[in-house]
Amino acid sequence: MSGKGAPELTVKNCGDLRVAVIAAQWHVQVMDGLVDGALRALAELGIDEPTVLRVPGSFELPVVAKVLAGRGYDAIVALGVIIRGGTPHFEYVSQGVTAGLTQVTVDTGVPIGFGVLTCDTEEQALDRAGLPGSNEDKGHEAVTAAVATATILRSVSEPWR
Ligand code: DLZ
Repeated sequence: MSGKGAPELTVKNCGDLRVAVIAAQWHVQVMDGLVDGALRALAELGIDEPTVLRVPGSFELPVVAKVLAGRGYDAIVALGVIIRGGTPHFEYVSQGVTAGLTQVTVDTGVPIGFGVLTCDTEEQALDRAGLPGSNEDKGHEAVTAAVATATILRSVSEPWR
C-alpha cells in the first residue's frame, strides 16, 4: 500500500469535538513521532484538550477504544507500530488489532483513525512517523481522517429541515 493518492482533507467547525488518542508504547522513537503528529493535527484543528492514553502494546488498543467509544467521545485515534520479526506473532497482533478496531468503529458508530503501522522494518516505520526526514506523517493523517468522519456523521445526524 502506498501513501500516494492520499486526499488533502479540509475539516471545519470541529473545535468542540471530544477526541481521544490511544497510543501503544512499543518502538519508542516511531511512537514519539506518531503521537507528536497526532497532537499537532489536533492543535491545527482547534481541538485543544484531547484525552491521551498510553497502552502497553498495539494489541491493547481495541479494548480501550471500545470503552472510550461508550463514554461519549466523538472520535478516537489509535496509534501503534508493529514490526515484523522472525515468528508469526506479527500476523496475529496485526490482524487482532485491525479486526478489533474495525469491529469497534462499526459496532459503535464512533470513527476511529487508524494510525497503526505494520512494517517489515523499523526504517519503514520511521519513514511514516512524521519525524524530521520522514516522507509520511501517519499520526497527523489518522487524526484528520477521524475528525473529518466525525464531522460528516454530525452533519447527517441533525434533523432534516
Ligand atoms: C509482544 C509484542 C511484539 C512481539 N511486538 C509488538 C510490536 O511490534 N508492536 C506492538 O505494539 N506490540 C508488540 N507486542 C506487544 C503486544 O501488542 C501486547 O502488548 C502483548 O502481547 C501483551 O498483550
